[in-house]
Amino acid sequence: MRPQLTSPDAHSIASPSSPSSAISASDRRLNALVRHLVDASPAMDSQNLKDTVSASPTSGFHADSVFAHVVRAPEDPILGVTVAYNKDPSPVKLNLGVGAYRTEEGKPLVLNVVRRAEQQIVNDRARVKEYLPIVGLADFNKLSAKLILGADSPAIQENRVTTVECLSGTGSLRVGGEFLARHYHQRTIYIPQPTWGNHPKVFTIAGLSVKTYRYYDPATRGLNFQGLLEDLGSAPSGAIVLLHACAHNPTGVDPTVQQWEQIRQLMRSKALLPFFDSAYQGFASGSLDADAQSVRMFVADGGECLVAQSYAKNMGLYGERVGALSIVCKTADIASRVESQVKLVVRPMYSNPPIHGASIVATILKDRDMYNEWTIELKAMADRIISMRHQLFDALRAKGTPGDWSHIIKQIGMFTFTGLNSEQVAFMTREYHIYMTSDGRISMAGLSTRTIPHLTDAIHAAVTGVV
Ligand code: PLA
Repeated sequence: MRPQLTSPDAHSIASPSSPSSAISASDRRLNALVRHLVDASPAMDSQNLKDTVSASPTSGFHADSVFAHVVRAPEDPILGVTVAYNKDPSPVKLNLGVGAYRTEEGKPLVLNVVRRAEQQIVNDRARVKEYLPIVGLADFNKLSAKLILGADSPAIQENRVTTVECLSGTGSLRVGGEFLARHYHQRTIYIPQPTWGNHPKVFTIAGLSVKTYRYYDPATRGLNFQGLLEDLGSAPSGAIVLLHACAHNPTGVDPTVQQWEQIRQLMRSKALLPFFDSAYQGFASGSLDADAQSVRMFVADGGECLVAQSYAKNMGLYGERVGALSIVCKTADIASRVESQVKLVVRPMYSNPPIHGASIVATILKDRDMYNEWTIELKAMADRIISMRHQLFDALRAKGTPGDWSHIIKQIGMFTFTGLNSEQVAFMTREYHIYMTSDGRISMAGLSTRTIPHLTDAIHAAVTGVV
């Protein structure tokens, strides 16, 4: 029925059968506009206007929007690189920004073992989609603690580890940070300089105060070990220290085992609380155990620590958002009280975590055959990244590009911290359509044999032509 101007519906475009209380907010805004236009131009009836005015979110109501003052935020320094890349129509464009594994063909990879696990999950009619408990999937939590701390970890055997499934590495850091802000006596967290760009934001929002410790020496393109020891040595007793368990992002520079041991002694002597970020277990060396060594050294001494784990990279579960926060405590009783408080952090934040990713991980970790298949696929990813390092290094040497590029093969993990400055990066993006973060970090996992010559040409032009 077409409403007439004179009818009681003249100021409403809701159909007569729909009660006005049920109309949506956008319908209400549309009605207001129609009312305004009808009043201004009596020749038009409301149906005409309804046909010409669309309720799409882009229609212009800005003048009276309660959000009119909102200023546009800048894109994220890492994820924004992908946004810019997606807009570039060039056929030679290359995204080396975000740390996401690509095959030799430049395609995202879903691991075979993940497909198998998913198939098994889908075929199991007993599986339901009920809410998980606040702490997540119990099996997943147990197996995750075992994966990072080691199957024979006394801390696990003594039940003094609480593990909570969280939304990937980021969510684990966020929940751990907020737990500390609420219940730990020292609210300062020291993060390495530089570090993953999201760390300061995550911890600040969690309620901690963020300070930095020296980590990287641009002159040697290696660890500033002296600076690190000095800064942690002068940190207030009890301060929290964020440590990258392996494959430091963005520098690709990790302490040696001996250096870890010195860091451990210093931190324990000053009662500094270690918070490990383990986002690349297995990606650095290809071995899950070797990449967990730093964490295990700190757990072996009987002291307390936190660990945030991510399955984004090592199982390729980026978008499933699956990870875990483990808090290693002195006693089982303390661990269970800590867990009760972590639940109070999670419940008002997102209530409880998603089920699918955690089910995939648990299925793989609990089946010996699938676990073995995973380690083989993981090693293949790590090896391909290492091979990209050698190919890029060889190509730059063959081309005679000025500079010592040996850091490309020395650095560890997903990224090379090239040493290119932001002007050189901007030049490479503008002239060669190569996308990377402005600090000169490139994701080695985004490269392939086919794209190495293009990157080599770009780096050569950048270092020879751009100041
Ligand atoms: N911690 C470190 C050190 C990381 O590098 C990343 C991801 C995370 C935590 C969080 O990962 P997750 O939440 O997906 O598990 N860093 C990426 C992606 C790979 C990103 O910035 O979100 C990077 O390109 O640096």
